[in-house]
Amino acid sequence: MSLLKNQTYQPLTEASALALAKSLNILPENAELTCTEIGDGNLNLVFHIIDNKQRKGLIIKQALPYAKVVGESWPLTVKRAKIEADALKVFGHITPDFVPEVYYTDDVLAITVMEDLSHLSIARTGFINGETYPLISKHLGEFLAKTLFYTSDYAIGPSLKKEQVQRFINPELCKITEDLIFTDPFFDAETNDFEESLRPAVEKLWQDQDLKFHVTVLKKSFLSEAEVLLHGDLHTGSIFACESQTKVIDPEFAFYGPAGFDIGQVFANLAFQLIANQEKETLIIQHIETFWNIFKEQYTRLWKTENKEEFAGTNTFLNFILSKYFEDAVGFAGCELIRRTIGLAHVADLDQIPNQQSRLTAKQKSLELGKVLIKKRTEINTLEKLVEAVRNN
Ligand code: SR1
Ligand code: MG
Repeated sequence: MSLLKNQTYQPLTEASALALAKSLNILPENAELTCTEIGDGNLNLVFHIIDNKQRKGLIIKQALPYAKVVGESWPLTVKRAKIEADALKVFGHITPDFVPEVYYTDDVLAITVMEDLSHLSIARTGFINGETYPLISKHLGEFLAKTLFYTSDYAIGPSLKKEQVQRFINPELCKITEDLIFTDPFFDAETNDFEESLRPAVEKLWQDQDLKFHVTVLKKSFLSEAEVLLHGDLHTGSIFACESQTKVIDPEFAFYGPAGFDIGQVFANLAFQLIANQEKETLIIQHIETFWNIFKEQYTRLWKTENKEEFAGTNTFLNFILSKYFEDAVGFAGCELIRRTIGLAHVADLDQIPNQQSRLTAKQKSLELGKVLIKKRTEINTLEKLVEAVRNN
């Protein structure tokens, strides 16, 4: 049992995180533990505890009562820690290979103690440094086929599903996404962040009424369609990987929403790699194709063998669902491309392009592809057409 149990909330320090780790008895009694704060995300503290003798460790993640990316002027409750731990447990139950194991949680301190994944790297950083991650797209296709099927009405039935919808009500973090992905980038909002040379392209985007209409339709879907338990922030910074393993982390944005949202985040975050570096075209197109093909194959298998819905047993309805998820995903991918280019919380794939002109060109391409995917999502209704759109940009 934790030494810190039942205390009031306080941010951990390296010393108190170490004391907590020792008290949990997860690592051997004679371990020589050291602790380092390694959090580089936008919201939380992350402590890496390592046993120097056996090189085994664990991670303690703690939610801060504000958004770290902005500072204490942006308060947030720490309830998201429970949402994240609960989502990790649900996903871990469905597909243990692709998520870290949760060892311990404390809702008051807003902490989750989990498996150490330091033998893997953050996929975004790895891709930028030239890693190819041959299995990442297969693993992500499998992960989403299982999580998006097994959390839906079709697998768990409408009563249990409604209980899960209630358990994962997550208004604060949904509001962040509603503002930062679907609203702020499309007008002159204070949260936006872009270099001045991009202003003409950005102002053109702000004046595009047709684009704003389509974004509002996608926002409506995000606000109101409780289809499945989403990860909610499935970009390549939320994925640890190596040649053979893939682990999805950080589901603090989890809630019941439209399935296409997670799929679209994967499409967009793979596309950033191609936009940043045309030499990676073959690799990234292969990843996009594998990801969707595996998703479709595995989802279809689950649908045909485990579907509980009385009238869903037809290919016509399965095809309707897959087409809907694909169309939504294309639109949501467009929103993610635009938001990570000119809104709050950019991606290093684009920001770290050293040459100013190449960086500007890449960002313009990202905005253009984003617009096309949002406005033409009903026409881009096959994998081939999506690949063509991504390639032609
Ligand atoms: C204020 S949080 C900014 C962003 O960081 C997270 O990773 C989400 O993508 C969020 O939109
Ligand atoms: Mg995150």
